[in-house]
This record gives sequence, C-alpha cells and structure tokens, in this order.
Amino acid sequence: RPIGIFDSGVGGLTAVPHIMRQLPKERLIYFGDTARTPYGSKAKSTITSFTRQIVDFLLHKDVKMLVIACNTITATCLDELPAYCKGVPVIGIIEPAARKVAREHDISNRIGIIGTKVTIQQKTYIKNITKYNPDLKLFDRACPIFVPLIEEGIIDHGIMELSVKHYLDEFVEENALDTLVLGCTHYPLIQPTIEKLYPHLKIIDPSFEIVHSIHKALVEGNLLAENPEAENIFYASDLSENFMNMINSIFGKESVKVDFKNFDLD
Ligand code: DGN
Repeated sequence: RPIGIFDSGVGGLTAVPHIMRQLPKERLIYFGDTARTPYGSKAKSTITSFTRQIVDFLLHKDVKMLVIACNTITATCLDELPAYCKGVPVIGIIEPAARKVAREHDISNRIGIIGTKVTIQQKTYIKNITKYNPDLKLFDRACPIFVPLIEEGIIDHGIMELSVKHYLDEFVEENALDTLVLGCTHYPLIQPTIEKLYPHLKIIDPSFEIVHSIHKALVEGNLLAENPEAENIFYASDLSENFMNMINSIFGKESVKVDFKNFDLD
C-alpha cells in the first residue's frame, strides 16, 4: 500500500526526494491542491474542509499512512486528523523539526522561524520547540508573499529577491539571527536566494526530519514495504504549468506519473 503525502500546492514536493532517497521501496501518492493554493492566509474552517477532502481522496486510494508535507495544514488540523483518519497514522511536519531544533541548539543561539501567516499565528513551532527546550531564544515572522510567488514559478527572479529582503532584512538583523527554520515546505525552493542574501545563517529544512518520523511510524506499525511497488503518482487539483515544471525539474520528465483530481467535479 502507498504512503499518501499532501500539501496545499507544489511545496510538499520538496519533501518527496528525501523520502524517495531514504525509503526507496515505499510507493508514494502525492496530492497538491494547486487549484486552491495558497492556504496560508485562509480561515481555519476553510483549511479544515479542504484538508478533509484531500484526506478522503487519499484514504480512498488505500494509503497506509498520511504525511502532511505542509506546515499550514499541520498547524491547523494535525490535532483533529487522527480521529478523522480511522486508524491510518498521520505524520505532521512540525514536531519532528521542532524536536531537532530543540536538541541541537542552546541558549547562545538566536533562532528565527518563518512560515505562512497561519503557521506563525498558531505559534506551533514555538510551542513544540519550547516543550523540548524552554530556554531557546526564538523569533518568528510570517512571509505571506513567498508562496503565491513560488506557485507562479517566480523563484529565481529579482521580485523574489526583493520580497525576501522585505521580510527578512530587518528580521535577521534586529534579532541577530544565526539560524533560520524554513517553516513552510515551499521555502526550500528559495533557499539559494536566502543563502545568498544571508550567508551566515544556518538553514534548517524540516523535510529532512519528517523522514525519520515516517520511518519510525512504518516500523512501529509493521507497515514497511518489502519490495519496490508500482510507480509514484502525483495528483494536482490544477495541472498548472508550474506544477508540471516543478515535477519535471525535481524528478525528470519520464520517471513519474502525473494525474488530475478536481474536487469541483465530485
Ligand atoms: N507549503 C505550505 C506550508 O508548508 O505551510 C504552504 C501553505 C500555503 O498554501 N500558503
């Protein structure tokens, strides 16, 4: 049985290569809600009802586990999803990264967390990190323009550089940050721009951490795939040019199957 992995759009694709590399026998079904992205400034009730539709779709595909490759959905719905998913394990992206940040830093560090408005307002990173290490110096900032630009494919571009400077120049400097957590799965796509502008920052990409949690849950649930199964499938609610470009640039043209799922047609 496959693992279901989902995001509001293309962002969760950044987590997929880590999972494929470290769990090569697992078969993945990805869903990106490209027709309705961004979720990052939407109301909780909207995000919850969109998420339930995605989860229903993936459960219908008989997934053995659900991976939320979206910080916004994790911050909004993780608490209620296990009851909704009838025994299928659900892994969120925030807690594993928060644990790593808490364990690998100390009081001398100054750690920034960036994400969508919803993620930052919920304070999910700060709550989770503080649970493991209450002494850390944590700062957060919402960067609501990044996701719409990335979904438009405006990544390696002067507009993106200006946007990054708009949100981060003061944030990094005034708080004297040495570490930055990319609290949105879209942001690794602009990591080169962030690294170019702030070369002294240590960047943490939560996608690396989620793989350990997936592996642990597969082992505990006796769910590890034994033989390589059929191909991975990538669904989107809008097969936008940018979604196809992302798929092609991350996986190469031939290697994965892409399909379309429109909830309006249900
Ligand atoms: N990739 C999503 C996240 O990690 O929060 C972006 C959410 C959005 O749609 N703005």
